[in-house]
Amino acid sequence: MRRFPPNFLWGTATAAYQIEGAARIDGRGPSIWDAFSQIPGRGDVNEKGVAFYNELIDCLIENDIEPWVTIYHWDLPLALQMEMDGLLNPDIAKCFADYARVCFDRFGDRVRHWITLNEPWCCALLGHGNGCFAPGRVSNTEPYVAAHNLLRAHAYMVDVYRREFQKRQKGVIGITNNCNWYEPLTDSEEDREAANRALEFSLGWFADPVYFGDYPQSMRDRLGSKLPEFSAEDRKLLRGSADFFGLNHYSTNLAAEPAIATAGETARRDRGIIGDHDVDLSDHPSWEKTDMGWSIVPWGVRNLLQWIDRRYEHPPIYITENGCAMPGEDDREVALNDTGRLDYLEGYLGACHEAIDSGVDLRGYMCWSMMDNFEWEYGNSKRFGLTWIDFKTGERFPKASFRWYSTVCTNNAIPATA
Ligand code: PNW
Repeated sequence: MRRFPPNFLWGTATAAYQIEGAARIDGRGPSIWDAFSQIPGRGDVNEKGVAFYNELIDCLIENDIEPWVTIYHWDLPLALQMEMDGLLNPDIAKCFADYARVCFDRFGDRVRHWITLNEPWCCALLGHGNGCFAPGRVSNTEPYVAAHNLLRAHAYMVDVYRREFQKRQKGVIGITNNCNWYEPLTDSEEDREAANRALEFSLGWFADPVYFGDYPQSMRDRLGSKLPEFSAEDRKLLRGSADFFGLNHYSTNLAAEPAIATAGETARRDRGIIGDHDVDLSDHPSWEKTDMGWSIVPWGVRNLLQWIDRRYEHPPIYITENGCAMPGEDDREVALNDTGRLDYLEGYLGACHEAIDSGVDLRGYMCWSMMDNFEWEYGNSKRFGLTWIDFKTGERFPKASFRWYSTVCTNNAIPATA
């Protein structure tokens, strides 16, 4: 016998995650292994997914509705986040190109309008800056890296379309960016510059590379090495990489040169990523707000459209989102009589009409949204729909704004009185 020392300890070993189960009860939050073990091995195209979208596209066309397809609206496969750090990895641009090629190949015989990315600003800043969107990262530098790779991804997708599909399929391709209008708080030179800088740090961040091949000078000056640089090849692919300007617009802020500018570099840094542009943002007390807390300022869209028209030399523009969530709409009766939304849409469409009158090449408008939906970090609590949804049954009920907007679409005109 080979004896062990006296008092030698004997036992068996387990680990909580490996044996306990009860992963979803009694308030246990998910762990990284819950997510990781759900991820199927990556690989082939999911034919069931292709079949679903084939059916959807065919059904739209049968009903005389032209599909406009957004290739990426924020739902990055978890595998790409976990295995390669998602948008932070430069190689992600190639993944986007491969994915887009499948979309063009399978759907491009019927789809004539492609939008590569929806609102990369949200993925970069909300997803990697203040962490309120997935993947929930908080950083002062990562937003610039994520944005950079998204722009490269956009350029690669457009390159695939133009080289391999566009001639045959005869469609167009662009990108959609979101932006508020920033109105100078006062007429001073400083406030006007601050407002312009806010526009450059939000819309110019993504549109300048697409139209001019590089970031705005104001960003390069202020961010220095925090802002990545495009390679000569990327620059070439980016410049001119949109056949149209997609715009999502919801609200307006006042912009002013911050008092903090005189308080020195430390105070400025303390404001984090949002402070990088060094602009004080506020709302006019007279502005009414939506349920998101976003100010209702119809003329803001006219000014923004005119700014885009000037800066990017008269591009064809499509508004691909505009609309509002209104309070109290969990109550169906309140929602069905949504005069607030109707006023919002009438105001914003009126301002779009003014922009067209002033020479802006605005070619289309899409209302956000067709129906109440899952409003990201707010869950189902914010209702943007023209249609009220019973979230328990999925039943749909058209709101008053739905009927009003159908008349606008049918007549191609805003009615004289709402
Ligand atoms: C857009 N912001 O998101 C999205 O494209 C939609 O999916 C979303 O439902 C809709 O607008 C309403 O929110 C945005 O902070 C999210 O300015 C945030 C902002 C703008 C648009």
